[in-house]
Amino acid sequence: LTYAETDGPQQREVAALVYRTPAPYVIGITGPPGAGKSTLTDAFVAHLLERGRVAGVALDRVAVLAVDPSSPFTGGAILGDRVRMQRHSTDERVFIRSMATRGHLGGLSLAVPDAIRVLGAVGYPLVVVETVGVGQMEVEIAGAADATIVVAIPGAGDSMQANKAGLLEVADVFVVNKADRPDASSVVRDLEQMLDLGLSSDWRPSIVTTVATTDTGIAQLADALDDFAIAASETGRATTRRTRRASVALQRVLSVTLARRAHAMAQDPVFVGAVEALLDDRLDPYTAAESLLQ
Ligand SMILES: Nc1nc2c(ncn2[C@@H]2O[C@H](COP(=O)(O)OP(=O)(O)OP(=O)(O)O)[C@@H](O)[C@H]2O)c(=O)[nH]1
Ligand SMILES: [Mg+2]
Repeated sequence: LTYAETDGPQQREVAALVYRTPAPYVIGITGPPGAGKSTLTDAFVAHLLERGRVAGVALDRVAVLAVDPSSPFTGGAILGDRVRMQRHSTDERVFIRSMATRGHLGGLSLAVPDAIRVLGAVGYPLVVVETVGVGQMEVEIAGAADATIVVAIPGAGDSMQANKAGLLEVADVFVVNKADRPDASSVVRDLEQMLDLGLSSDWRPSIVTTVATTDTGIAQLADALDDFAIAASETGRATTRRTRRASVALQRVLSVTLARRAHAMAQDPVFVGAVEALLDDRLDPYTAAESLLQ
């Protein structure tokens, strides 16, 4: 995992190995800061290990990737998540890893998919990815999962906030957590209304209310994921999504590779010659770039 996170020759070697074994099933959990994502993950993972199966995937172990885009230090993030996922600190069936943004040229967009494949290759049939839904990148990471859970909580404007970040579009299942708070039912109502207005889709996300701190609603969440997985495979959505994910992953690596190459070209005599031609008004940058690429 460290190699996968750190740009260099080892990262390439690891990738060459892990992308040749089948990908694990990935469940993304995202939502606003403090929504209870880690607490929910903790309770959910405990339940899944008892249940032994979710979304058609048999499991005897689970890996959790906690993606922390705000933390510059992986150590701090690990500490925070360890505290909230205490239940599993001694459970050998659960592997928890925090990832911070740093250290990888392509950032999280490259590191997370690679890390998921590493976990799959070493035998985790299921990877749960927790991201804070604060930016485009985090939403994208969550949206690249086989199933994406969007966590909302009671409190003025929360569903609107989620909407702004583009979280609602990626939801396969909604969780309204902290349902022990008084206005949880109005959040459910808001979500139902929004789904009513939504575009016709082959899947209407279900809404599950939970109290993660007391394991309430966790079994229903697992059931909702089963239902989603069945619908996704029947409609071909599961395959479409995996195809799109592979395509996006390749696009990203291409972009990073080309950008890196472009950067290195600055010393190339052909590049220097092109700059001179631009200075002398003999060439346009598009034609120059095209011939440099060739
Ligand atoms: N009342 C109540 N509190 C909850 C519930 N679920 C989580 N919490 C509390 O909410 C706080 C935040 O929980 P976390 O699990 O750390 O939330 P998070 O979404 O992972 O937070 P970040 O990763 O920092 O964005 C903690 O104090 C939890 O104990 C719930 O269902 N009800
Ligand atoms: Mg968390």
